[in-house]
Amino acid sequence: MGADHVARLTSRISGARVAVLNDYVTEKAEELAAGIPGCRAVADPLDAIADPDVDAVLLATPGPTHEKQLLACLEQRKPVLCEKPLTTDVETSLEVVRREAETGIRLIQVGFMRRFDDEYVQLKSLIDGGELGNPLVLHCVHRNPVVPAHFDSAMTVRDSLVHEVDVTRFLFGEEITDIQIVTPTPNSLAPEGLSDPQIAIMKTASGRHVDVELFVTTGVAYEVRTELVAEKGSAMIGLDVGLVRKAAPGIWGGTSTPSFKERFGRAYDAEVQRWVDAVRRGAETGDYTDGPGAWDGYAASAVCEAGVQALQSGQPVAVSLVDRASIPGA
Ligand code: ISE
Repeated sequence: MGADHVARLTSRISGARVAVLNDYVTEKAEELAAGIPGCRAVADPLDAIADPDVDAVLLATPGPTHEKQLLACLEQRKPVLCEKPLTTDVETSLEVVRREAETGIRLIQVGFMRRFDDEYVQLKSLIDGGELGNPLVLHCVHRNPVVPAHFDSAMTVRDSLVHEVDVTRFLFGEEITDIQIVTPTPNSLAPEGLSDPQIAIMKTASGRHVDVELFVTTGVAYEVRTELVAEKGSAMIGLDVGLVRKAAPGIWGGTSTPSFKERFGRAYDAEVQRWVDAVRRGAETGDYTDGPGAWDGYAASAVCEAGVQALQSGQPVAVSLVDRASIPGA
């Protein structure tokens, strides 16, 4: 993902350049840096963050490293776009929210890129426009053709479901209060120890229902669909209908999407461009973000933590969130 963002920043994004690169495999960062004018590799991530040539940080490191690196960005007062998750547990996510609030500046944006996807934006304005009446239910499908070897059942919640959690909060504009995870007959082709598929059932503060089919070893394609059911109609996005071809003899169809990098490529571009623009305005506005912030990352962590408990117990689990008003500036 880091290399993907570097390619984006060096070729499609205006107003920013890649000055310093860090990777836990230093040679990889050196190799990439060698192809970018004026860029160098720095071996230690905290040194990279503190480097005087760095005005802002794009973090695409593994989740468990985020807390330390985010706190370093806050200490240095450097804006940061952090790939999800904000951190991998709810306590550290809350600590990050508190520490950012203490700075009095919005410095952290979380990489929930779906909020920048045209189809999600259209669905959001359809809901907000009121044409469909009160939204009642969301049915979501989240399928990956394949996941890395280290992927386990809890990662389905923290890595994949987390996007549906954010989409629910984004579309409905309210918090999720309860979550249950059902594990049907497992895919015999899934790696040992990975419970796949999983069905997540969530309830929001006003009582709306969300269900999500998570199936991350389909072997087929990347498929993310969302259907909204409201009082005066329904709407669906993610049908993956690009070019549809007909040809003899008896051929009909299009091409499927291999991964989230293609499906959300334009959303990532929009997200990073808007973040760069916000960072450049930040000194005047006191807000170096344009998108989901640390609170959104914390709220998603809280739902996922409850989700992992629900996965283990098979029972519904209540989500516990601190009162936002108790953290001035959050
Ligand atoms: C991956 O880490 C992502 O963030 C993708 O957006 C998600 O769809 C996939 O399931 C995750 O593994």
